[in-house]
Amino acid sequence: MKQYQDLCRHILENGIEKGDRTGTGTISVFGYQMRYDLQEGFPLMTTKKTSFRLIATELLWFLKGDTNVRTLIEENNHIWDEWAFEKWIKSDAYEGPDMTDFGHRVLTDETFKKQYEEQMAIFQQRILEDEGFAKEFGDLGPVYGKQWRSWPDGMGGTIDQIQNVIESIKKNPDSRRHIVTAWNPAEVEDMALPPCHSFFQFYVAEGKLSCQLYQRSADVFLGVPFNIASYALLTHLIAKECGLEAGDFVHTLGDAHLYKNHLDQVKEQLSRKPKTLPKLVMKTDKNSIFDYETKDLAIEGYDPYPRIAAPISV
Ligand code: UFP
Repeated sequence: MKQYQDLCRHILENGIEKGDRTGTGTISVFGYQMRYDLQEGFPLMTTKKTSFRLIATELLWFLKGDTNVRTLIEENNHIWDEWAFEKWIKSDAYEGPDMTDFGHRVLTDETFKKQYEEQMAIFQQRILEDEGFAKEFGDLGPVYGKQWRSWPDGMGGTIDQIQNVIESIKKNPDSRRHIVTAWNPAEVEDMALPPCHSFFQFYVAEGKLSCQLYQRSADVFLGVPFNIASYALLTHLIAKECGLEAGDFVHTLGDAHLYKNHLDQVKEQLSRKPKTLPKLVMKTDKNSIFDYETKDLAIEGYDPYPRIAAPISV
């Protein structure tokens, strides 16, 4: 993953100090591109342990058109919990201690951190056990799953962009219109988090399917390793469905930033020498991309350096 290390170095050397919505502060560059040849191996970070299981469960959740964290929590995937939790603590239904600005306060206040963990555990339990609660507070609004599978067409119907793009790749591979967009201006306001990986295009040549993603905002230490692996997996799944090999994943970034509380961790990661990439294994043959479950997908030959923890900015 030399490309990723180059990106980190580029930001450390050229990044401009910039404030941001979360109040953490970043160093940032605008506009950057990486290219991963998927024939060279599966681009999962080798310089720090990154969970393929979390990436696969999230992608399959998008592909099923799901926007409720309940299904993710059932699979022990907690990457979206903070965003749903935020909706609950801001609502009239919440009766616990004040959780305003929990993302920052957990970093500096041990007593508060305990309270937060208690409230988060209550939240997760209720999402799993109480269907009404899960419906109201587990739903993240019209995020990726909704836009990918049921974009409102303005006439009372919906558009299944994933199904459509698969059909267009199969029927008309040379087309320059193999596009999926999650950025729906009419619905951005209602989303828990406006899409970061916002727009992608497929390209077919010499029997291979390539994918380019435009990511408007990139947390390079915590988010980007997930985003790379997620789109690599998506490209493999769609290629298989269309009878093609996986080609390149081209990753184009808008605001590419390192949060200021990630800089030591990034330097630690840069001191590690990348190892051989693992391989993706699809253990079960499925007729449709929409039928995959996490247990059907695995990674082989993955021998990363240990995980590096870092606080997430909510
Ligand atoms: N972010 C990513 N990748 C993702 C995702 C979020 O890098 O897949 F969902 C980061 C980017 C940014 C923050 O640091 O989350 C979103 O904040 P904003 O909406 O202000 O750009």
